[in-house]
Amino acid sequence: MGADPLADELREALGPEHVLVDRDVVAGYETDWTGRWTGTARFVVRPGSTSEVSRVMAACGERGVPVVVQGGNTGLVGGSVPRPGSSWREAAVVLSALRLSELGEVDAGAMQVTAGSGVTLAAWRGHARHADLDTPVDFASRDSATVGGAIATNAGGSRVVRFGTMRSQVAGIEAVLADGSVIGSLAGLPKETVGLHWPSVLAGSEGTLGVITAARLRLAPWFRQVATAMVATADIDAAVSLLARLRGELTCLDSIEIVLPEALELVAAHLSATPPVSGGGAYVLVECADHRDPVDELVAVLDGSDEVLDSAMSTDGPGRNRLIQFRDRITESIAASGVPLKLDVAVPPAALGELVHAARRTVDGVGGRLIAFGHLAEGNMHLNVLEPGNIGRITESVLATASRLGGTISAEHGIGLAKTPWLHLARSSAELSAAAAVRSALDPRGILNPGVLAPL
Ligand code: 2HG
Ligand code: ZN
Repeated sequence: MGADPLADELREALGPEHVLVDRDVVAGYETDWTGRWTGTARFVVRPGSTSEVSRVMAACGERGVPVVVQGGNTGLVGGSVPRPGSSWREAAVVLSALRLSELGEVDAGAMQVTAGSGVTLAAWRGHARHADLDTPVDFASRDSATVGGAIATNAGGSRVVRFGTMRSQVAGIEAVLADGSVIGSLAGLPKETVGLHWPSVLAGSEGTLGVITAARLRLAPWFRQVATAMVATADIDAAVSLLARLRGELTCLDSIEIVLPEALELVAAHLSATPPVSGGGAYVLVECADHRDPVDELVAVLDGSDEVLDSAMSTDGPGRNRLIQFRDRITESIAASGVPLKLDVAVPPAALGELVHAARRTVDGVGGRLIAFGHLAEGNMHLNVLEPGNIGRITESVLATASRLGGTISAEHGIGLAKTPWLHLARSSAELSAAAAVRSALDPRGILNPGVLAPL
């Protein structure tokens, strides 16, 4: 690599140690968590403040150099790594948000805290719990996934049934636009109607409209009494009818997840552990959390449900973790088995059976191993295919089926580079043109995450 005046300018602005050019070091930022998405970065910058982000964007904006924002690099759709196939001079600068890791003081009355976009979900949670509060969003990659990445993808996780997705947790936001200007507010006012609401504009924008630098985040009560149950049901339809019962009768429902038998077998083999329940066609992991002991309430509902073939319950930390690992560690067990095709889709819960049936037929037809699990209440299935026989055919068929069933092609992982060819299944051409107009108004040179969320 020859001299790079952009790198020189940013060394000057950020300090040489925060401009990474060593190819071995840069390589750690070039491939996503699945191993499926990989590209070449020009170099990596690690700004430590909003004003440093602003200087990075101004320098890149002036030269028209693309910028890919990256948090914990736990994305699954190629949304936060450089695009494949570009030479280093055309390649994107990776802007790592990990040094934007400041956490403000918890405001217990407002139930809010300000977090830098590089704060991990686990750190956000630890900080909230230190103040006797909790975070409303949680998912398995919590130790690496960042607040900024979760906002940018509008991530969901296991507590959406109770608190909604990440978008709902953002009371204020600060972001740097492509020209280096800073927008937003971290006041966190729950009521304000002054035109566009920047948290709503930026949530789900996948790094294409601006670089999120900090957010004012909502917190939740910390319900310390938790009951976790793993339930075997006959099939997906039985799980869905149990869902209706649980939602209707439980006041403290905190999460309700679904695991299909192949996924349970895979994770059990990976953990060398025997699942606590067996013989089902679909497994449901349900959690109730409250200030008071929720066990009686949960037991009463499960005992009165014909859908429950077998169940195991725990209320203490280690016992609950033993149950939860059969859901939380599926992604890890898939990664240990190969590079999967990941299809994160959602349909109305009543259509889940048909979705999975169709996906299974397609995968059986072209070859591959379907591992399905997800978030039952949102009808959100993570259809993972190991050794996929024909990636294009499987993707096309699953996404078209989800759309035909009244669902969506991405529920919580985003579109990234992976799903841009199928955007028409989820948005009309009028919507796509309107979104493109907003994007080019904020980023006229198209430097922010090119190729993500829209075909190049
Ligand atoms: C989860 O729910 C994550 O565990 C990852 O969204 C899903 O690996 C996946 O497909
Ligand atoms: Zn998920």
